[in-house]
Amino acid sequence: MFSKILIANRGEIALRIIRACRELDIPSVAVYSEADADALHVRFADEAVCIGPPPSNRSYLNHQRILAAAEITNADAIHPGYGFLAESAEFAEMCLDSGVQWIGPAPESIRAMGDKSNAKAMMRDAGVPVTPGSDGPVAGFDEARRIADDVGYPVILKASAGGGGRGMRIVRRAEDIEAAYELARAEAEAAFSNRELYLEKFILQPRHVEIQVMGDRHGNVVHLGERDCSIQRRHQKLIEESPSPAVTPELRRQFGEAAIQGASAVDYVGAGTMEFLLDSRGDFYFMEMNTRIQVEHPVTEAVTGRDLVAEQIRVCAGETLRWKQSEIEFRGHAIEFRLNAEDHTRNFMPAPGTITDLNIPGGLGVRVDTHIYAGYRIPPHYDSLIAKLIVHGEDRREAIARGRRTLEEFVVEGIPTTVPFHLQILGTDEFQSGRFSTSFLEEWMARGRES
Ligand code: MV4
Repeated sequence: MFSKILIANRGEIALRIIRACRELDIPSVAVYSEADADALHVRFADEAVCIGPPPSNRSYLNHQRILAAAEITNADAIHPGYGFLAESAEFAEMCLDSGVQWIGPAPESIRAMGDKSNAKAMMRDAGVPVTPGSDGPVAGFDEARRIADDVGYPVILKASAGGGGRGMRIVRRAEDIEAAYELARAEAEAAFSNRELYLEKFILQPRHVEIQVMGDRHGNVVHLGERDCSIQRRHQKLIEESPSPAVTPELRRQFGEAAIQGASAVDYVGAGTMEFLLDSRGDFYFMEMNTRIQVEHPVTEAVTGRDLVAEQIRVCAGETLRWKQSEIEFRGHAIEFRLNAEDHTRNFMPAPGTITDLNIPGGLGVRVDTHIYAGYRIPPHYDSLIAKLIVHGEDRREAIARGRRTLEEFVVEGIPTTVPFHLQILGTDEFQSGRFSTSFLEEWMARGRES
């Protein structure tokens, strides 16, 4: 096992990893920017090293500073959390080259999945269902038009180097494809310095269903069921739940089999997520693979009762996966609400500031992962996630009731938060019935948020 883990992150996920380290009896090292001197991850880690000024590119994204911090503290592994350097194959490689283990998959796996067109081709070859479209990148506009005519409109052009909703363009009619193709190429070049595009049939009103996987270095891979992440706004997830209201036991079996086949095909090690689109007919298609622990991992922890971060650390240290697929059971229903320091009445504008008063809810089936405290000043330099509220109940109705109760108990004074917005979503017929797609939130907001 590792003798000391450096956490190359901040906020609630840094605390989450410190907690796993404590329970594994592994000393932890926090790194922090000058804006985070008062942060809880700095206080709760065994050691802390300041790595630079507030802007991320000079601190949490600074490869050299983080590796130097690992060297001076004798850390033998780095956990990247999510965001920042979590999916940087280059940084993972630099760690390994300097003798520091990487708590994540091999750099080659990160790189292979980071190229979305390549990821899709590898998954198709592994027998995972993929959306009809180009087999790999489109060679030019003529090929794009031919494939679009073949699969039928609407289609979607995606940047190979994109992902998470960046670098996409929907094309609804044949007469628009030439202009869309040129624009998408230019945008991809500007955003990613990579003009490569691939093309897919556009799936109307899909649900976003993702499967959690865990692999070890000995060829074992298990899945831990699905999360439904369809409640999104501008590709930012707001609510995630497990199980998905749309997934039957038979569909779960198919999803699980596909996810294990896909992860095995890339020799996946550690915690990963296979993202799928699920259409209204019950057909599903691979979208992307995330090669990191995700924000929403606690909903899977709630329904499986298993510690994903501890297991991720163990398997990345070379231990054999402790979990057998046949032993993984799912109990009840969990929902996560992401609470952001944002003013939802002003187009979700980030609203950092000082938290003057705070009440964190509790009780049966309630988990709150947060780095905030009364008196904490939220720095303006990073993302606006301030807390994750995870509720667990025997069934979906109970989880929703518990969600409402705990959101009402959650008091954050001094800054606006998305708590009232979550309560409005919980009040809608669509959310309560479980009948919603990735379009729901934006359509409901455009309608003026009727319940
Ligand atoms: C799609 C799609 C429909 N058809 N691909 C958005 C994020 C990125 N991972 C891919 N995305 C989509 N790809 C095809 N072929 C619709 C989306 C999409 C979406 C997906 C999941 C959650 C929210 C979304 C919101 C808009 C579009």
